[in-house]
Amino acid sequence: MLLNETIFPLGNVSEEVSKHALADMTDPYAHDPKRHKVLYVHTEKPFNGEPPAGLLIEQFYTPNDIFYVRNHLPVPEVDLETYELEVEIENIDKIKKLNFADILKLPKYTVSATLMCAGNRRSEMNKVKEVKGLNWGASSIGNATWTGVRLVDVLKLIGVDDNTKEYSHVHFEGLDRDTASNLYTVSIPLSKAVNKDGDVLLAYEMNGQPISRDHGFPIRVIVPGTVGARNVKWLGRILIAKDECQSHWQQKDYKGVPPSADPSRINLSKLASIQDLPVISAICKPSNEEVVKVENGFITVKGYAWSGGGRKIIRVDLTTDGGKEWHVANFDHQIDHESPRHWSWTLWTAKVPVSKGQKTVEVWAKAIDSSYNSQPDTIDNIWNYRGFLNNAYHRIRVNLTF
Ligand code: MTE
Ligand code: MO
Repeated sequence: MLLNETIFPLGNVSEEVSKHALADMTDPYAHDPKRHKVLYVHTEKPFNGEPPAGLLIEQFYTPNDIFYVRNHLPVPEVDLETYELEVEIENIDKIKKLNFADILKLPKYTVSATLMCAGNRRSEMNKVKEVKGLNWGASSIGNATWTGVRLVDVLKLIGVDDNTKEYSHVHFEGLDRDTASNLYTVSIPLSKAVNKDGDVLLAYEMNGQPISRDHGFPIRVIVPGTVGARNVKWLGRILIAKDECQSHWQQKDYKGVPPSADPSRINLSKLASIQDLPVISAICKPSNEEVVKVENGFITVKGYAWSGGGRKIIRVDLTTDGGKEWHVANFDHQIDHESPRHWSWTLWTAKVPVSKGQKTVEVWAKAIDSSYNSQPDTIDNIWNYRGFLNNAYHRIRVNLTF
């Protein structure tokens, strides 16, 4: 329910309280949850925040309260007692409605998967040339176990499976809405949804805890290997359709735009929506400009690497001399799943050499996935005005002490 739809009993409260309450009533964000103070806040309303990169990679499973939050709208207030998920097929009147208890009755399934925003590492692109979007560092990514029911099991209830040929897309509608009551809605290809190896989940737990309000309470979609934007939070409705979703979020946002596109002339609807994500890595420790102690001619660097589409990371390479010599990182944690169902990130550590007397050093990292995709070396040739998909080599400069 929208806050400004509520009738406030002015007569029952002191003037001071009512003024405060009135201010809150006009603020659709007044009922947003509290957030962990380590999150670096990009915008407060809607809330967008990410943890410090060094903290992010301390654990393989990102603690729920420091997991990046990317909200487009106020966090909806959902009551479990009245919650209902609608499942529908386009132009067919029969609507299947599932309440929370119905969903709990379906087989329970857990998937370990990394979620990443298409704008992760946008701030580096912004430094090359100004881009449009939240200025994310390298931490709009996190890894968690997600527990819930398989989308394939829910779709079976309405007779949709991998034999379904008349429809090609699954729309997911969130319960969060803007002031014009537009809901957050996007879609994924039906082929991903009905593929039992696609592991698409309607999750009600994150790292073994009920999903928090910021992350989509009570149910969110997890589309492993696919851009964060399709992992719809506060899921209210699923629609099987012939065409892609026509919402702003599907048609005008989350599109990979060409480097030289003119924002005023480009027809975004004609471009392919971002679905599977490309291979990426980041050095999280030390951070850029940090002072690092050299030990026996080496410094230690740590980070993450991940690829979309279920591709496993097979190697992470680092250089401290602009690419003359590359050093292979050790994996600290990688799940033993094979491609194309490898959904979680890989955490790595590398000891890389520096020369005696060197005051600063630039360290570059690149990852290689199971399709032997590697990262582009510079941002220059992938720059785009929306700052999406920055997966260029991650480069940091650190100051050395001996
Ligand atoms: N779902 C709804 N309903 N509303 C949203 O604003 N943001 C999307 C996606 N799902 C969003 C949403 C985007 S762009 C990302 S990157 C992820 O949720 C972020 O999920 P998180 O906040 O749990 O990290
Ligand atoms: Mo995102």
